[in-house]
Amino acid sequence: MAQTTEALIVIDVQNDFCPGGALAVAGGDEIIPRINRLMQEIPVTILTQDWHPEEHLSFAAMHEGRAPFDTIEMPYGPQTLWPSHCVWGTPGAAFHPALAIDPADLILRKGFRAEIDSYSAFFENDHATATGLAGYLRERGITDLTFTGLALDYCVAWSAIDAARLGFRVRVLEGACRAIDLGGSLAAARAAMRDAGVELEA
Ligand code: VGL
Ligand code: ZN
Repeated sequence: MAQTTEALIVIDVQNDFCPGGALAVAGGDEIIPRINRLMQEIPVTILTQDWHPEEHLSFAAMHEGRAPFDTIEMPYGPQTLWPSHCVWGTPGAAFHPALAIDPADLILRKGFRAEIDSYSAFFENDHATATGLAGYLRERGITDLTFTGLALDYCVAWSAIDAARLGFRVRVLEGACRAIDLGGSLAAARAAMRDAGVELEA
């Protein structure tokens, strides 16, 4: 069978990141029709799902005297504290109902360990604990990745940068993403993606 070398990676298009959700990204749901069309054009689709236990340490509620969007120091480095979101088994953790999920070959969950966050689809936030996605892609002979989803300046950017460092050819379709943009995070993420060799397309 002909080997495909291209995959679409759709990051965290879940209810909690869409309008009305616990960590809503402005316009998060607007990108879904384009993502669904891309699934018809790119032979392999992989979805990621932010998937946290209720007592995840990235949640501000777990830290007395802290508020969402504060930054604290964790053993693996600085960590932004978030409103509780994408708690496994809750409606907020489910994929947005408009997202096509049937075409996906793989659904990768991340952030399921209470003591460490995982923005990237490849490594947890210690930049060392692998999720297994690189091995999956390499075993299938996939070399070229197109990233879409939420949020552009966190999970999409961290995933795309790791992918480029791992040697994949990487493009991010910015029009099929939306950003949180916290304290200049969008500009910083775009610069870091460019430095890593990620192609930014509309
Ligand atoms: C995300 C913050 C916390 C994301 C996930 O998907 O970008 N951001 N958890
Ligand atoms: Zn999260």
